[in-house]
Amino acid sequence: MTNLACLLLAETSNLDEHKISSIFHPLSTPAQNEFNYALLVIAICGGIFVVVATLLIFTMIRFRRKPDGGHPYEPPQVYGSNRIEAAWTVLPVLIVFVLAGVTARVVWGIGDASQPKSTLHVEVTGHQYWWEVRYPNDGVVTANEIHIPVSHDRDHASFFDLKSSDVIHSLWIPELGGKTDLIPGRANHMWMDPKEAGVYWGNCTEFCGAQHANMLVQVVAQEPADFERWLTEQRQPHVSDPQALAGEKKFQMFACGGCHAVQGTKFKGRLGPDLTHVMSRRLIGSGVLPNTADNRKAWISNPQDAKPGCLMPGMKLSGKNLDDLNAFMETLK
Ligand SMILES: [Cu+2]
Repeated sequence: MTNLACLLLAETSNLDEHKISSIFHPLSTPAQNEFNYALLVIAICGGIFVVVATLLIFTMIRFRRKPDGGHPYEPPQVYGSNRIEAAWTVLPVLIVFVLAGVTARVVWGIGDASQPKSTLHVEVTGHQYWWEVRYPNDGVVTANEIHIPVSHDRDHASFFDLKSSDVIHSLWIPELGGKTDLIPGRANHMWMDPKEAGVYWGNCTEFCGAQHANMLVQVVAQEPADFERWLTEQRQPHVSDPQALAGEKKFQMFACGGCHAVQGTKFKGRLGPDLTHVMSRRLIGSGVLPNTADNRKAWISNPQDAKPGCLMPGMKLSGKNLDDLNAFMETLK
């Protein structure tokens, strides 16, 4: 591994890992707005509940039947009071208007695709069962790990175009924002401005098939200088390593390049994750296994063991074939 790649991996492994995602610790503006909105709705609905429950309990006690079977007294019977009719019509209408107005403002704010100048543009495409991540202005393609800079406000935020290549998926990073659907044939939008560097875990939240629950995604929020360094590293095409030529040949022989791309080589497949810098990623199989030599070999040999129903076929490779392929993988830094 190059020193730079080592450094990058060390940097991301030092980052605070928010593995147990919580909507109660919003760390970006959209997530904060959603959180505030939820508190407002809970407060209004809680207020209504308290008023109705108090009146109900008061009425049940005050006007209950006495032990001797008699009523304490007949409450005043009110018919056709314009004031009371107006009050219980206007109040609920006002509450509904306030809730609808605030909902619209929050939803539009989160999905607002108008991008301030010089912010980061990321394309995220949902696949059964992994995430393709493209940085079209920087010529970078990766998978399952979305790197973005820490930014603090919308003017420096990262903007996402969300698409799908097959069925409907949904992206949710609880601490940073979501959930937003990725729908075939259209693009949805969301943006994030993480306040703190860290690794934020998310998942697909729209049932999309057998391995829906194993469609993990990580947002790696880095300080801008670290992010720029990551981007520079990811932009580099692969340079063939003479030590790993046997593996590179087998990558072709077993048709791996039909589904996976490695920039700088003839492998241009688009069905599976781009592997140009697979060694810089922390996990493989969209979050199911740590990226270690044993796990890579197990995955290449039969992905169906770790992720039954995933679309990568089990090649049932072993011995030298596996070692050679893994040696090639290890040059993809
Ligand atoms: Cu899904």
